[in-house]
Order: sequence, then C-alpha cells, then structure tokens
Amino acid sequence: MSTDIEVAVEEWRTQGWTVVHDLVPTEEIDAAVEELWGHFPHPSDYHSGDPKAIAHFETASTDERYQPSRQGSAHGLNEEDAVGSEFRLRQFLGHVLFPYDSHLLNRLQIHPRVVDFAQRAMGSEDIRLYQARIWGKYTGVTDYEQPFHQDRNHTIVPDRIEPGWWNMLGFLYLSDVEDGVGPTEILSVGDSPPGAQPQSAAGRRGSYLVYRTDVWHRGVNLTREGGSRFLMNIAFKHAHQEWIGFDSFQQNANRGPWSKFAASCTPEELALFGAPKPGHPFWTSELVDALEDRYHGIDSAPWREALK
Ligand SMILES: O=C(O)CCC(=O)C(=O)O
Repeated sequence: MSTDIEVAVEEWRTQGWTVVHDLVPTEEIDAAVEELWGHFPHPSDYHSGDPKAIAHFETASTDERYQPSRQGSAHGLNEEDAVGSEFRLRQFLGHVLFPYDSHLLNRLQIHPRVVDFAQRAMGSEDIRLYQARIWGKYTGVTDYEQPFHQDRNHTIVPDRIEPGWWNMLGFLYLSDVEDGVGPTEILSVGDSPPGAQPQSAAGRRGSYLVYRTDVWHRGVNLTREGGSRFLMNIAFKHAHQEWIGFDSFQQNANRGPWSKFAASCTPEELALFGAPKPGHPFWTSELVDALEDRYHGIDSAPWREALK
C-alpha cells in the first residue's frame, strides 16, 4: 500500500497528520537496519533473556536526559510504579542520537524521498532538520501507554500552524509498526480527547508518520510476545526559525561518523543542518580549502564554482 504523495501532502495540511506508506524502499531500510544491531540488541537476543543483551539495551541511550540512573521525577516523568496512561522514564530508554556509528543509518536520516516529502508538504525547499534520533522499544521494558498529548517541547513560543510557519514532526519506521507493537494513536486536527475516536498510525517499515504540533496523539503499549518497534525521529522546520529546536549536531561535528557523513553530502544536504550554501557570502577560497581538509573526499566543486 504505497501512498500518493500529493494526497499525503494534502492530508498533512488539512487533517494534521498522515502516514506516507512505503516512502523509503524496503530494501534500503533493511540494509540500514543491519547496522542497527550495533546500537540496540537484536530483539531475539533481548527476548531470550541474555543478560548481555538486556544490559546493552539499558545502556543504549545516548540521550543523557533518559539515563536510567537519573530519577524520573527530575524530568517531570512518572516513576515506574505509576499505572495506566502516564509518561514513564523507561518509555524513553533506547534513544540513540544522530550521527550514528553507521553510514547507512546516517544517510537514511536525510533520505531524498523523506526530504522531498517534507519540502512539498511544508511548501519550501529551505528547510532544516532539527530532530534526528532512533528510538527502540521492546515488549516488557515498561508499560508504554501514554496519555493523549500535543508535542509542546519543540518550540519556546506558541505554535504558528500555517504555511511558512509550521514544522513537521515525524517517525520513519525501521520495523513494521502494526497492532501489538505500538502504532501511535492519533486524532485529526479539531478532534480532542476524550470522546474522539483515535486512528492507528500503523505502517510497514519505510513508511513515514508525519504530524503537526496541533494534533493529539499518544504512544501505546507493546503487547506482542517478543515484540519490538524501531523508528527514526525526523523533524523539519523552516530555515531561520530559531525558536524551534530539539537536537543539536555541532557537538558531534568533529567526530568520525559525522565527518564521513558530511563528506558524502551535497551542499543541499548540508544545508539541512544549516551549512551555508555555495554562493553565500560566508565562503572564501581559503574556507573551501578548509572544508576539503575537514571533510576528506567532499565534492567541493559547487562551492568553488560559486566563487568564480
Ligand atoms: O511512541 C509513540 O508512538 C509516540 C510517542 C510520543 O508521542 C511522545 O513520546 O511524545
């Protein structure tokens, strides 16, 4: 079931969310997922009870906010013994931040079909990636059921939700997300809990759930024995909207994984992270030399050409 892109664009604009089915080809997801097991235990190892696999998961998070050693209450999250629809600290275990020690996963983070969809839906080519991480869940880690909520933690001011201002939040599915393994429950714009009937955002791997900040949604529990769910958070905003943000990339931009990734990027791809494009007054011939020196193998021709 693949989605007509124009229909999906319209759905995001009018109902506030959509699942773009099969946006990224399955073979490309599967190739990248091979490299996921450096970051997360394979579900069969985790569910076999292997202490090493369990310890791997418990320490997999590279988002320090969610380290298990920190108290849930320090985050405004509930303790594990809270029952029912609650935000619990362990729901957020298994957040691995971009850039990853995996070139294929890094490339997937800015897959051309994902970027193209965001540009069409948001109505601009000049967009920025501002949330980039992988989230793994396994049946039994905790009760993943959350209350319905709108994401208010992507901006420091109230949301302006209209063309030119709106941002796009999204989950690119790295595993099949279906009943039993926690497809997000979501309401269309204008509907609010309680009372409205939520829809399930189920989809195969390669599908991209996109939603706006004005839609109510929630995580649900994983109930399938031996189940797991992996997705990549990919969120975009318009350029120059500094009030919106989530992840920052500069702090890792002198490490190997970023360097290899950056060297593989076109100017348009680096611009997703805020790098000045060829022709920008920032660039001088010396700086293009320094760019080549910093990112060995980068195709610097567009920057050099633009200096002529
Ligand atoms: O994991 C999910 O399905 C949704 C998570 C979510 O909405 C959140 O943590 O804010």
